[in-house]
Amino acid sequence: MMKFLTIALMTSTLCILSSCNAPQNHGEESIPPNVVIIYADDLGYGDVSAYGATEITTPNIDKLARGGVRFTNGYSSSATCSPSRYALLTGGYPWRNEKARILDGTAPLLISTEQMTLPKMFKEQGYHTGIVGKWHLGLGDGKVDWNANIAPGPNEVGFEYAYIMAATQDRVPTVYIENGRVVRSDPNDPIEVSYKENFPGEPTGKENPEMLKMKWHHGHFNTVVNGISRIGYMKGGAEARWVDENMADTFLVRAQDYILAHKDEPFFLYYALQQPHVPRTPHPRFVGETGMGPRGDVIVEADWCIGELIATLESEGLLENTLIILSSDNGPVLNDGYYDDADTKVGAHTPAGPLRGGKYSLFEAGTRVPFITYWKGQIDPAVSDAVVSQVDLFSSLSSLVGSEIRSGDSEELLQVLMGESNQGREELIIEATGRTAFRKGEWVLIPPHGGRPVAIEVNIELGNAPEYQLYNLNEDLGEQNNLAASQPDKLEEMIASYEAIRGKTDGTSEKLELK
Ligand code: NG6
Ligand code: CA
Repeated sequence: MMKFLTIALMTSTLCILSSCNAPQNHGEESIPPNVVIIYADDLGYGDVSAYGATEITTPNIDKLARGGVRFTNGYSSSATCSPSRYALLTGGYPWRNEKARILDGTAPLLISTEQMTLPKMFKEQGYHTGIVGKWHLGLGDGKVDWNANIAPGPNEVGFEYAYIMAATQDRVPTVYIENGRVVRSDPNDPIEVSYKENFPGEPTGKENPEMLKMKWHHGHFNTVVNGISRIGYMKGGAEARWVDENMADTFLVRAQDYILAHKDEPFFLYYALQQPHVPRTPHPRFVGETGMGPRGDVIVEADWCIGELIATLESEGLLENTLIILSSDNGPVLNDGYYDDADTKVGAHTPAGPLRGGKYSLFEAGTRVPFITYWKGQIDPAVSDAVVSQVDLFSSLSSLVGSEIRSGDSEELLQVLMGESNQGREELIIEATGRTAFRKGEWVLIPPHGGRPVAIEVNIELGNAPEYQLYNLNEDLGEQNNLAASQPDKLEEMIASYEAIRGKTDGTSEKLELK
């Protein structure tokens, strides 16, 4: 590490002198390092074998975990997607931005084009920057013409290359967008998208169940694409519509192509996998791999994709010069709106591992996720129980590449990520559908929140209760014993620390929009 930092400092000086125009030589002493963030969607703490899964095997994720630092207290910033991604890319807590909620496919861009972002920071340090996969941070200014240049979007907040889906796999528009243009768009078959009303004559999951190969359970009864009904309405773009079963391969090939195209310069690649979010649509070659139905099969598919991506880095001689970070945007859910056997075939598998709750929850499983750093030859294998959050990647990676830029909520924890220190965060605010909770040391405080204790549609405990909850994670990882009444001093101390960051909260209710 010391060796690397010295080199990094020399490089930034060199960069200033030469404007960093010269291509980098990725030899043994090659510098600066590439950074690849592999970001799964709804992958739970217990979903991978490196974190204790016994019914699913994820050899490629395990390889990263075994050869790098496997964090046992690694957190996403939120228990849902858009807010977590917002925090990852901006280094700011999502609860500071009221609009950082699960976004529709027509939502405007959540990140201001004026704002500093992770990719902008990399760009300033002479990196090429790319995103492949799920975006879900809004596009345009609220009235997008899907047949023209779609902006602002990832390209305007720092990514020089972007091959994305706009929102989620279950939301329209169901098309790929490459650098602001719908891939395979056709002026004679223009695309229109609405989240308010259907377009005359267009089939929906509600009215045309005979068209469906996967039935909806709750929500997801609007436009039918590829035999799956989605959230939202869409017309046109027949040639541009994705085939869900090919999505994993499509994104993988784009990510590999990106690496090949930029292997001779430092690059930052954000590879945002769509699995295992709904609708779960494994390519036929993975169907039946786990006996758990599509959810298990797409986890194995995602693991394979990760293996292929690593193989590309390896065959290009880049592995020794690339920091790989793997994590998930939020915790797991089984039934998230389709009948896909996720709950009926889960068997002995525990997607949340030993944790309580899941996606949407303030309990640990909402935000405590797989979190691995891997860098061949630079990071020694270790298991770390330091508390780290994805919001910290901004300042930590900035430090890695010799940038002075920091963001207020984002702690510089580079040494922790490198496995050289165990001094992680002392305090962390976690967020779930607008509600917040607080971790400090081994303690968790969940303030009173209105709303249902359990979201029955998804069968997940949300963490809502009319009174304070206080748990000691060292003794009670599964958050079963509320110590708020028996530990009044600790409770008071936790409330004071929480309110010092968050301000007074008033029993916020969740707005789950699950219907
Ligand atoms: C919810 C969807 C859910 C999923 C989630 C976003 C319904 C009923 N449920 O509103 O299926 O799409 O939004 O997931 O529509 S996330 O991982 O992108 O946050
Ligand atoms: Ca997600």
